[in-house]
Amino acid sequence: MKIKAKKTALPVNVINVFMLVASVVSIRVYAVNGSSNKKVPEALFPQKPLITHMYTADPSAHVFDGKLYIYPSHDIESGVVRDSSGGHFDMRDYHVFSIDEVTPNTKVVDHGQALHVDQVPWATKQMWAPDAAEKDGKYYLYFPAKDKNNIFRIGVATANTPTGPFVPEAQPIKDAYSIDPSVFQDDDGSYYLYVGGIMGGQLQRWQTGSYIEEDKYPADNEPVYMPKIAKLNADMKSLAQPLQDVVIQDEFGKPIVQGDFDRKFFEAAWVHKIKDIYYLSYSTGHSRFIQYGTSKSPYGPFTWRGKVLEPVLGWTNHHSIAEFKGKWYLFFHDSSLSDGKTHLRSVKMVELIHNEDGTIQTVDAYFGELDK
Ligand code: FUB
Repeated sequence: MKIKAKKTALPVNVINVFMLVASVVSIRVYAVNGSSNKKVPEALFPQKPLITHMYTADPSAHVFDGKLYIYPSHDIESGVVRDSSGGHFDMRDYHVFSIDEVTPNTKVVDHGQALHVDQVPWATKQMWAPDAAEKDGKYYLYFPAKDKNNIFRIGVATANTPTGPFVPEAQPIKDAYSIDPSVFQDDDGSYYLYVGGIMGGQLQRWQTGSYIEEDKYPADNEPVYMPKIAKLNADMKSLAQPLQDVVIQDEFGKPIVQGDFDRKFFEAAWVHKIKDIYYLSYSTGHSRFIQYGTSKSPYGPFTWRGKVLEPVLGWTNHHSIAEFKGKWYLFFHDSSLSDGKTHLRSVKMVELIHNEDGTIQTVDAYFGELDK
């Protein structure tokens, strides 16, 4: 099987190893998003799932005390039928994982259940993509879940170790909503909460500032709904200011519009910083890319710079970026372990290269062999 050359993919030494392996492996057939089937050799899923004893997704990675921790969603098969509100993502708990050393056979430790929906007084279901932060020796787990009225809220739970168990607050974070919380710690000790997800994530229902049970979207030439940001108070459990838009703009300084299918924000906002440049990366939903922009401020505006990750197997694309022992890594998921089931995903990681000019080398996890 010949592998198409790709302009930007994985580091060359990694590619060589997997091209070698590709010549001797079996072929599996996948269909993505209703598109035609395509034969994809198993070796073209070069980053092996890090965790294979359960399905995991939406990996938020952080280094605490020299160790790498991953806070993913825990995908399960609950039998809920797939719908546009994401009911089939019916997750109920979180496990925390850690890595001491990245090697060709990276060992990942499962630290067990860290929080279950039944422990959260206000939450009823759908424990979606979480994130974590550390402050003064305490650890905070941020998570979205639906409340008794079927509205996504953002919760927070506290622990004395990075692995929990986490004790949840009785109420969700006041005035925080939608999904995909991620917390960025700036060099000056400030912490910022980013949230937002379209469609199932309900961000489109909050555009007036309060929840409206109606899905309204901008016209194609209007600015897309942007992710939201607020600084966290010192207690790490409340917002220091109302959520506000994080504007993502194009190369001409104009906000990205709804019709910009390949670049518009959908969910999974993540911020990392190198020197004084803030990078905001995010998923584009239907077009299934991870795109990114840069800014001089955590509030933005972020100017679009390029793509971090090409589409992966499965409908969702969700990632995080973290530096560990001097190298940057991209954490993402795909559905290769479940033979393409969108709601049963597996976390993977790969080195991420930042170029001298500050741009990021796009990762294509399958060297162009996956139907997009
Ligand atoms: O895992 C459930 C949802 O799917 C996440 O919150 C989204 O980002 C998408 O990955």
